[in-house]
Amino acid sequence: PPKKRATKAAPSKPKATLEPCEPCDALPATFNRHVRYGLSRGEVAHGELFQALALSVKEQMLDEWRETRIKDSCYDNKQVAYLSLEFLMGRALGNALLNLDLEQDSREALSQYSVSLEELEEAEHDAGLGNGGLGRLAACFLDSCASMDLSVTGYGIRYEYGMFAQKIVDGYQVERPDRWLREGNPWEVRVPHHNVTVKFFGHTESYVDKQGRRHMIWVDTQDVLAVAYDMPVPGYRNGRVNSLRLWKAEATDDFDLAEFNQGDYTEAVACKNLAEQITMVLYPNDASENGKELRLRQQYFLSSASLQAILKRWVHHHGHDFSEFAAKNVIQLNDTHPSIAVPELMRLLVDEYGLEWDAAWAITSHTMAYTNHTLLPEALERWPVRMMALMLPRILEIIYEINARYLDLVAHHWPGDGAKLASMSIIQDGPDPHVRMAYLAIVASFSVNGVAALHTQLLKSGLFKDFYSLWPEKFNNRTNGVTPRRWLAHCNPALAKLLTSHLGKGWVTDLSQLTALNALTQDASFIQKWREVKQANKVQLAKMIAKECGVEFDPSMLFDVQVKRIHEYKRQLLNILHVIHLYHQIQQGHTEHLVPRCVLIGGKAAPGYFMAKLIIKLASNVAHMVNCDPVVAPYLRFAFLPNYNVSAMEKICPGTDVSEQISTAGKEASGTGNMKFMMNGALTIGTLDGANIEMLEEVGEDNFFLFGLNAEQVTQMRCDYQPQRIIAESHALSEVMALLKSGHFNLLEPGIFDPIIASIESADDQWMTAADFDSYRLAQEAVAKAYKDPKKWTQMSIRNTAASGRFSSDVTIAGYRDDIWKL
Ligand code: HBZ
Repeated sequence: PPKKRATKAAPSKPKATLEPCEPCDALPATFNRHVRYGLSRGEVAHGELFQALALSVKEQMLDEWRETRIKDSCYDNKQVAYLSLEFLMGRALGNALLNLDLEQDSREALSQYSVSLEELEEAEHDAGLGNGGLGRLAACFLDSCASMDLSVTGYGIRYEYGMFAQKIVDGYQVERPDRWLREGNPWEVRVPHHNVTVKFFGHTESYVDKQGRRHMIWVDTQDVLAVAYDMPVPGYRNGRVNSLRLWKAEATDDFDLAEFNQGDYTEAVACKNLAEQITMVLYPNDASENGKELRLRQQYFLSSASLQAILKRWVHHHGHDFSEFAAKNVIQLNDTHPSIAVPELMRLLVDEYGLEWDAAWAITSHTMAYTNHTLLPEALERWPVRMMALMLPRILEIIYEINARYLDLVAHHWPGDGAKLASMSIIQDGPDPHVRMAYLAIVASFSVNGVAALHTQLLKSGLFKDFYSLWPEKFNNRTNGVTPRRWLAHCNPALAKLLTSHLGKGWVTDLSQLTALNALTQDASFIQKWREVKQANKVQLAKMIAKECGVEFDPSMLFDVQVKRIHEYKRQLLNILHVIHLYHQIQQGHTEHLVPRCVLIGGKAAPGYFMAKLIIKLASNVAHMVNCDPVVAPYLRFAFLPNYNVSAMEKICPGTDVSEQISTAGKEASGTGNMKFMMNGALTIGTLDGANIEMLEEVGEDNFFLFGLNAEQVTQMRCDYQPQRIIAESHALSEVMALLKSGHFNLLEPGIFDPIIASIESADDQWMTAADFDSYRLAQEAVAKAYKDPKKWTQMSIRNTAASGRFSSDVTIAGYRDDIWKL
């Protein structure tokens, strides 16, 4: 048996003081010091100046960062830990300068160098530690929490390689490693005194203590060191600086003692690599589980390290008295990825801190809250029992125990219903049993939320129906939002200035104030200014597209944009079919009603997702044919933007006229790009899916281009879907399919698009592209017609921004704060 720990009495309040230290130098002075002493060469490159400026800005935050930490621990505030395998932070400099109000100081500091602030911002590498919406949502939430003065810490992984860089070669996606840390990360602070060790493999043994109680211990483990790196998260001009803690895996010092002693140096070093592999790379799948063992290791590594840190801090302040723990802590699980935290918290409380099972369960189940981000069954995580038995033997035992107790409850609720027990069990039985992570998360959480009204409704009536009938009170909706600091104030300075000049500054932290814009929609001079801002942003966007794609976008044309991960359910294919339709119309000479349009598609495909990669190839080939035809050029341009990421979106959304949100209804949980476009005055063409529905509610049907089947109709039609008939009955779609089949877009590569053609024509097409084509085409005609009237179009644009207040992540976070976290 392990030595019993002495139970420490709760120490008195921490001694740290809030007294300020010497004030830090002003930014220009700090910057000069960093330039002078921090740079190796005489000639200073942008990258080095960026490092110097970022280090200086970080220094400006250090005092407030420290004060925030002290304040949060002194006042014994309730703490939220936001656990996520992804934080898609993007660049930090521009955001920090905005939130800390240091832009003028920075310009002053840079005045003696022949470089602009904008150029330095471009030198920062995106922190691409996420795939898409889920990771970016976590980043927006951190900004809102800090700006709303909430004590919330993000816990994630410090991936050595973030989301891959995408190149397009001969029209195909090629992945390149994202070495974002190569020049160092000026924002992070390594905090080795917070390091913890995480156990893997080994086996469990039981022993009986002097009181006759049986305990389990996990022994012969292979331990990995979790090294803490903290990143500052400054609130908007409010003195709070929260933390994002990212864990890096390193070998423990004694990991290879035996091998070293035997002189087997290389074996020992190989072992070190194994440990460090854990945090090497972000898995680039955004909508399907991949079942890789390393991914489970990442999940457990993050969960265990974060919980150990949280518990250590608790014990530091309260000793081993956990009676108030659940009242003072919330752990928000960003999807099921960190849901292994459920059995890990049980293990820590029971095995390491000696609590009884029931007491530990009461704490765990009052601390955990789970957010679901998907309705796609293929994305629901399940881990093979045999994998867990080897890697996390003690964790698996705990999962079985949780399941046994929970199934008693199910049996009580549905007496004699064996099928119900099997279908609701956390363990999916069979020859190769699996752990259903979503069920584990629901069982252990006091709150389960979806991310848009429709999504939550569908969770309750579909995927988690039985759980909803067991625990209706757990389920709630929190419609997503995006931070207006990054997605309006920072990325669209011209519009921000116009807003502030008419409404004052309050909108930055209270976006509902934008409704006041509705009073200005008849003001001719305001309309004119609005149009000028959009036009200037389009010029900037066109420059970027010329540079990145080699395609000339004419800012007098309609800018029609779809940027997001490439997935069949998001239906980039529908968009491409429409481009082919326009192209065909132009070639046939039917140009009289056409409104000149530039179409942009961008996004990454998961490297193993064949169809998504083929859709990129189709977009590239169609773009080539469209752009090389001088007859087409006055009416249509089409580009595929490589390497879409957070920084690209910052330039794209201010310059967009029409935002494409065209997923098959019932498939997109929420969407958040849709909100960024709306905030920046783009109009949406979209289906009744995810948060589009709520956006439509806010802005009204007159200011939104709605098309397609709704979720119920999609389900209905799936029973008897006949795409071939739909194609035959649509003149426009028949023409498009005929052109596609003729090989016009792949003359030198015969047959390559056959899988796409087959999928559109298949009765099994889950995404029902053909079903919505005509409705989409008509909605696009309505877009064109509206664009012909610049005044009306601009008024619609203003109304969209005016109605976007509800989609500030501040509103979303207020909901989490009041209804889930109870801060
Ligand atoms: O989360 C997205 C949803 O598709 C989108 O509708 C929603 O707005 C957003 C925020 O709630 N989901 C993802 O982005 N999911 C992932 O990126 C993902 C990553 C790893 C996985 C599975 C999904 O293993």
